Amino acid sequence: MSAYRTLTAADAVDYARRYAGLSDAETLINAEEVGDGNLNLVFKILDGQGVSRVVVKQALPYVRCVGESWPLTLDRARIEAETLLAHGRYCPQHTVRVLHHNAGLAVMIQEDLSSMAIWRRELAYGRYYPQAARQLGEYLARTLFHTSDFYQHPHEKKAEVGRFSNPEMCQITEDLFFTDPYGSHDRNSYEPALDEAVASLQSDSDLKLAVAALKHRFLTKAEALLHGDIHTGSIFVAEDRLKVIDAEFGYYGPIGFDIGTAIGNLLLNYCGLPGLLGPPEAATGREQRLQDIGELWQAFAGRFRTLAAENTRDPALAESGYAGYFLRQVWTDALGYCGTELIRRTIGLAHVADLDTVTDAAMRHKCQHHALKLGKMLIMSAPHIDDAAALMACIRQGG
Ligand code: SR1
Ligand code: MG
Repeated sequence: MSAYRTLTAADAVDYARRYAGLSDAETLINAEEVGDGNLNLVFKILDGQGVSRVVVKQALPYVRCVGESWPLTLDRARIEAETLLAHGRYCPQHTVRVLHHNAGLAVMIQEDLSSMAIWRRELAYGRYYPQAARQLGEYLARTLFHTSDFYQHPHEKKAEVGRFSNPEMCQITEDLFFTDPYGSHDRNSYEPALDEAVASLQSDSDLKLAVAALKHRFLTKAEALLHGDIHTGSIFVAEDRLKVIDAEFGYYGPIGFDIGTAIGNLLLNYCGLPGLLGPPEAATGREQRLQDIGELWQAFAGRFRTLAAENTRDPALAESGYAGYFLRQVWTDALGYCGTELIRRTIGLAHVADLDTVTDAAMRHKCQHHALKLGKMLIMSAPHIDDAAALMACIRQGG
């Protein structure tokens, strides 16, 4: 295992030449650092024609968006590569391909996806990808079913829970989703226009009780190997393709967390659209988002049911009707986690462009208030929203 050092652009080119497995590796001559996320260095490795051929991603020993004052485990790079490899085994069509990884250097080489676009950016421009939600549902069903107790041998599953133990990254989620927004914390970030709404959330003991239950399930419910941070900035789309990247938050957790995070990011776009586009385009985009959410859930639940009917290995879990019962619990969890994503992306440390890039201040605050109201409604009403149609009805009524 190599000793850790931070790669320069020249190092990244050299590294890709050696380890990407390209037959014309000597044509790689340049690197462009394009990391715009919160955590890592990301280099596109270019050939002499300026074409990006592979991506070299390296974990920094601290949180990039905060600085060296917040040290962070390098083991996340191993977890990321191994999560993507596990997910790629069960859903290669929607998982970024890992070409090489080295735990000592905390580095990974992955396929280049420059011909695709980040879904969050496309959604902000009102560009619709009618296949994307169904493809994401398919990815979630295949990866989560095959890493769950429905499919894995109980010994293998328990060993995998250990291999994917990811305490420092989980703590980020535990703090940023479930703790910081519900009390006064330095990492929270919001404009004074939200003061009253935030004070109301933070003094709502019923809400905090429901969030405590969601956090407890996140801490204890090792149902499947989650992506752990499946937001629209971690998803590349093209007309007929979708690929998921960035799995450094991977761990064995509640399936509803991945589903809820994904739906939550579609709803963040729903809340931001009136501030991002003109009225007719925003109305169209909102209808498309609701359709996306319905299709995501139908694709996920439909595929999960089929896999459960055909491939469940545990004799008790194969009992007729059990998969349906389980999916009902996943749905309820997902709505709650979706609510926490809406709230933490509005007032916590890590925001989203869907809300923050709304330039008109009054409109931005309106969109942010909407996200908070919808988030709270979802957390509180999750057990009473029976299905996707009932969810749409609640959202249309204004959350
Ligand atoms: C300190 S990391 C902040 C956020 O960025 C990541 O993408 C995760 O969503 C995390 O919560
Ligand atoms: Mg990420």
